[in-house]
Amino acid sequence: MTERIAIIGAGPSGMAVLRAFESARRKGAQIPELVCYERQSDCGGIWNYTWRTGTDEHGEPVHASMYRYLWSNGPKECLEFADYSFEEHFGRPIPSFPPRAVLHDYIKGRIVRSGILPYIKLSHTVRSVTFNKDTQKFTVAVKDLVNDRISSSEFDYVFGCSGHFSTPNVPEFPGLDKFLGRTLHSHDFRSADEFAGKNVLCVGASYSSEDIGIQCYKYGAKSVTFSWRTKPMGFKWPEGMEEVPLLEKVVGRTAYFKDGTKKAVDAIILCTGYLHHHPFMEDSLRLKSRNRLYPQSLYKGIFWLDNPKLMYIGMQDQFYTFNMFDAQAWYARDVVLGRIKLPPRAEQEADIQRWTEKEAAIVDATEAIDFQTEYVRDLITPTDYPRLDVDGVAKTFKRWEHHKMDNILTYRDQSHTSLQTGTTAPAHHTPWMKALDDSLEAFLNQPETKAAAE
Ligand code: FAD
Ligand code: NA7
Repeated sequence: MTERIAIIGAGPSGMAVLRAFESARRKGAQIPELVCYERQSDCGGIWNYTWRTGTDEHGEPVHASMYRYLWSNGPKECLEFADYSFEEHFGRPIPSFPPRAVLHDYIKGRIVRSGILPYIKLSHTVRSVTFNKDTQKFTVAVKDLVNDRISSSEFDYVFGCSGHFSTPNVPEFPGLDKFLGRTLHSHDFRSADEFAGKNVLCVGASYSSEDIGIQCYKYGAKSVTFSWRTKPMGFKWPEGMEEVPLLEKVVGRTAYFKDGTKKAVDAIILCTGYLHHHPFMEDSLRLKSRNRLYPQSLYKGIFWLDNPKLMYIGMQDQFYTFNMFDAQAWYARDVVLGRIKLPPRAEQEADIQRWTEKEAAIVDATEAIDFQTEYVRDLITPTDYPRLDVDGVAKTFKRWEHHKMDNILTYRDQSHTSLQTGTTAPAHHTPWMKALDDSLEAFLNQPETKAAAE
């Protein structure tokens, strides 16, 4: 009997799994039957924009954490698929930091080109995953959201590709319940326009805080204050933006901070990250982790230690994204197809331990980039994933980090060089701080394509 694989989620991770198997099939391999369940009505994962917050039209939690005016926060050259360049998709070179709609278009183009759409069941949400030790099979219960029907079927393997930047981590601060302004988590942030003229407080010192704060500034916020818990981001902020220690309490409209300072604010945006939330997995299969580069209990960052027929893709904190998911998917595929043999459990545990110790020794972003570079290299080396110059990607990431430290408002005006085509991206027609229209049409309306000077 043909083996069956369930893939939960058709975001970049789930699509990487489909592409990996489809690529083997096209090269003549016999592959298991693939069924990918996607809760949303479109593929693309978090890159689908919706105005909705809270629940969707079916009463399901809204997955999207993306907002209007989101432009890639890393160079597109670092996430480019090794088998599908931006140049191939758009028919010409494009600037290095595209807005969300452009990246969504690129992802969708890859789906269509690779012929994986027939494997995907849209508007189907996975309700539970259990494993039967006797039959060695998973039972996956799924709700067809359009027809309001629940059904179950059995699978030999399950891929958990449901993302982990969707369920907000929402801490409490004294006085928030009586705050006279607006409070929200970054998951529910949709448009910076509403904060024009306002004093905004962003709690958190990572990517969401940095980018949402800058968005608010770009679209006319009166001031943006960032409140950090462990350490400040440390960028050179322009006038009107500053970093302060952790929020201690809120009284009326005044926020008080740990260093004794205070500030009157109109809105508090909790950019406090996300929870690993996989409620449909039975307890013995459920990944429990904070956002880290090497989640525990996953051999190679993929295989569930207690049952490697369950594989998680994309569960790490991310410098690398699309091409790392590809690297994971190609490796996992080769294990399923019997091309790579997993070592005994003791060796898997020792390997996890080695990576965990390495992760614990990381002191800064440069070392974190090196760590993830080594991780991706380790995965792609034994597979037939098309050549990916990870050293080149790491170099580009470091260059990008330098640009951010130089000027957090202009790093998106820089151009990077594609590791796939060797082309240096043209400069965008408008400096990012002045580019208020984030549509695909406005972005691609490039008067001429000229290579940008350094
Ligand atoms: P997701 O994209 O989250 O996709 C998971 C999919 O699983 C979703 O489609 C969801 O609907 C589906 N799903 C979840 N639960 C179920 C269920 N029970 N049943 C069926 N389907 C389910 N990365 C970059 O490279 N550059 C950026 O600029 C960037 N910006 C980001 C900005 C924000 C605000 C966020 C939150 C993330 C950003 N990322 C960025 C990182 C992003 O996580 C990855 O680019 C990528 O989307 C992760 O892919 P994924 O498939 O693992 O998860
Ligand atoms: P991250 O990168 O997980 O960062 C979460 C931030 O929230 C981090 O600075 C945390 O502080 C902070 N945090 C968490 N809990 C608290 C509490 N209780 N009080 C104060 N601060 C807190 O999540 P992001 O949303 O920024 O980024 C996730 C993805 O979305 C990323 O891939 C982006 O591209 C977009 P810490 O520094 O740990 O003290």
